Amino acid sequence: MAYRWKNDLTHADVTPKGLFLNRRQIIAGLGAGAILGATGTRAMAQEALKPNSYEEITTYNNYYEFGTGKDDPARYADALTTAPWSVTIDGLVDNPGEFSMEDILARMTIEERIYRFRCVEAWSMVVPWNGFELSDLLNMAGVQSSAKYVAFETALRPDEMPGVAYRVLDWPYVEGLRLDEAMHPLTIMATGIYDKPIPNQNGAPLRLVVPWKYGFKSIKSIVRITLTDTQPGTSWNKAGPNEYGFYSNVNPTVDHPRWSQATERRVGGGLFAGREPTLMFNGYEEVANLYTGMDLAENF
Ligand SMILES: Nc1nc2c(c(=O)[nH]1)N[C@H]1C(S)=C(S)[C@@H](COP(=O)(O)O)O[C@H]1N2
Ligand SMILES: [Mo]
Repeated sequence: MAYRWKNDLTHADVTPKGLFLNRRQIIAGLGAGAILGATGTRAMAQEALKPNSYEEITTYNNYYEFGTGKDDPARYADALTTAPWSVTIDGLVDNPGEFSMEDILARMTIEERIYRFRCVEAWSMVVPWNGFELSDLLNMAGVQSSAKYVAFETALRPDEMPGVAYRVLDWPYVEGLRLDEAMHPLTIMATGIYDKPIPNQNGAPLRLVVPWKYGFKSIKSIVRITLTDTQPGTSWNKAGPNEYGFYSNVNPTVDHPRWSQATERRVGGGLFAGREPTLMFNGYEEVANLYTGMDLAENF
């Protein structure tokens, strides 16, 4: 399987030495204005990328199938049976089928990546994910040239998921990406956190991570991936079309109708930690060319 692991931060980037160098670069070379330039933004982004603790990442969650409270998933998601597990890949692919988790894991290269995670409610975390590139999985299935979008679906298990008794969303949870977004090397399927198997509350055994988009795009406990030529529906867009668009790119200049998206609060930042400015595309500037010529206020 082609292996393209590039361009993101490792633990080495967030060691005290790395922080010291970044601070020194800012102090030595750059005035307040220049800090908003590429180098300063990068340095500040790295400085802010100290991973959250395992405890923070696994106890403050959104997984409405287990309730709408941030602590509900950690309390109730243990009920989800995650083995055996299989993922159906169908639609516009050469090799459609049901792939077992064992088969998928045997064919993918699992690595660690530290990504900034930004939620639409204006909080953020930094998570050391383990996983593989979504493109490797899609290439295994053989994407046909007519495919333009990828649709994802979460398991729907009323017996194991107390939250689906409430119609807060139209179950099963579904999400979608444009094919080029799905094939981008930053887009991963996560199977672990901090080198441990991903806990149920974070989307075991397989969840999407798209670091330049708001957290709700990262659909959990995926059972179906469908290649299509039409834009798929997404759970939050169906629930509130004026509040949640298909693209859901992190964008400090486009507010949610009920709150600003210009700043964020780091989970675990402490009582006196201030809000931080939110970066366009969550700081992952290399994806900007996917949206050249698009009005991102229109396509929010
Ligand atoms: N199936 C499913 N996936 C989901 C959700 C959900 O309710 N159900 N919530 C989304 C939202 S709103 C967010 S912010 C992230 C939270 O991921 P985390 O709990 O790992 O931080 O999961 C996303 N994926
Ligand atoms: Mo969210």
